[in-house]
Amino acid sequence: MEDSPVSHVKNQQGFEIAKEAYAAVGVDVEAAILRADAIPVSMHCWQGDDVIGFDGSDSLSGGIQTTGNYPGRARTPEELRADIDKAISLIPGKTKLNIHACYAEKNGKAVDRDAYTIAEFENWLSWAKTGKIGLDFNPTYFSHPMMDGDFSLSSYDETKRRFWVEHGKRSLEIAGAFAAGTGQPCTVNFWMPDGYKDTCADTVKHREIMTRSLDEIFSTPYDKHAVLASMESKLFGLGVESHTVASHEYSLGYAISRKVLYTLDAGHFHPTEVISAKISAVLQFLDQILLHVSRGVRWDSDHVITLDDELQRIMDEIVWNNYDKRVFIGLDYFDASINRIAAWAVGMRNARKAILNACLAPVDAIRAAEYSGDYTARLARLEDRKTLPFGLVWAYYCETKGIAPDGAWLDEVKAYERDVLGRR
Ligand code: RNT
Ligand code: ZN
Repeated sequence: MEDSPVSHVKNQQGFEIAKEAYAAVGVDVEAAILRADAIPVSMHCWQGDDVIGFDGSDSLSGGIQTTGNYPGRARTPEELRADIDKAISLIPGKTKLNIHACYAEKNGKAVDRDAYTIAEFENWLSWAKTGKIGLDFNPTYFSHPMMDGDFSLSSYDETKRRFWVEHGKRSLEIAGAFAAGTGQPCTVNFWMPDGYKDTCADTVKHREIMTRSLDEIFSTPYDKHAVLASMESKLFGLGVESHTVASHEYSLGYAISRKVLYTLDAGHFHPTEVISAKISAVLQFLDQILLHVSRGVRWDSDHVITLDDELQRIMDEIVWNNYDKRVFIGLDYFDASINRIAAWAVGMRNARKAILNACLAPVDAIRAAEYSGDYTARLARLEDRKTLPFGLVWAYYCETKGIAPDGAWLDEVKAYERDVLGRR
């Protein structure tokens, strides 16, 4: 409304209509926007270059796979940071960046993953400080000659096992430097592909070795408030279908007994299982957890997350249960068949939409129906919630944050593709 007397905001009129509709169901839209805006979402750096990194590998292994060959993949740290900057300019709210150890910048030095220090990540840290952005970290237990097939921390080869134990320790140290430098806690996600392609005869030995290795890593002194180590479970990997050392029960058990976090990846369970149903269950026994929000299509395919029922349920669980500080939200997908910056923007904007929509839900009324045993009203209110004018609030939120609204952001990506990606 250019001629609106109340504001210069284009979406002001729509916002006023939405505010009224939400007020009618007892929801304060302004408070919802403030809350949603402050919930951090960690954007994974690895969507920008198909999980390749800069420390020597030119292909991906370890049971995960990126498919597609869309032009414009970031080939250098500078290109990747430029692409990340572009993506972040299209995403409202508090964003963090999630970095894998394979994104080390060795600057010609002969240093390997068992000896990385903050020196190999200085450029990432100063980038984060400039943008006042928090960082998260991951040891990289894949795509490396010291992998023992698909085994790392649970390898029978003592030299290789020790290499990976050292890598874990270095990762906690680097995360400590990230936390100190940014003034924000840094999660460290431990995912190891360890396992067998075919039926194995001994399911115990590797698990015992894995436990010993992890215990060695976490015996290193680190600040447990600033560095939040987490164990990610998995059902199976590509070429690692029959036995997974760090399975769900293993990783959850380890996390609970050792008081580290547990990572729920949306693609790491049987296709009919959903992680939204697991959040409040595991939080009965853990203080904090980490999420890898992803979208598996028939398997752990890591498709770009869409604004689907499960994404909404995940965010509803976090917001409705006041888990804002207990659940760390990270995204984990990699699609090389479409513009990679659009892949980030779509997924991150969807995560933020679902968070905002969760904050806007008339949860008190819905729960009141449930507590009084009126399941008819519960169902009716849950369904009515779906047609509240959420889009008007989202458009207003984007505009007030200086972020391109739906319908406009893609033009910015297309221009960047023409001017930058197209020249690579
Ligand atoms: C693999 C895990 C893991 C990786 C990233 C790159 O199945 O989900 O989190 O996707 O670490
Ligand atoms: Zn994951």
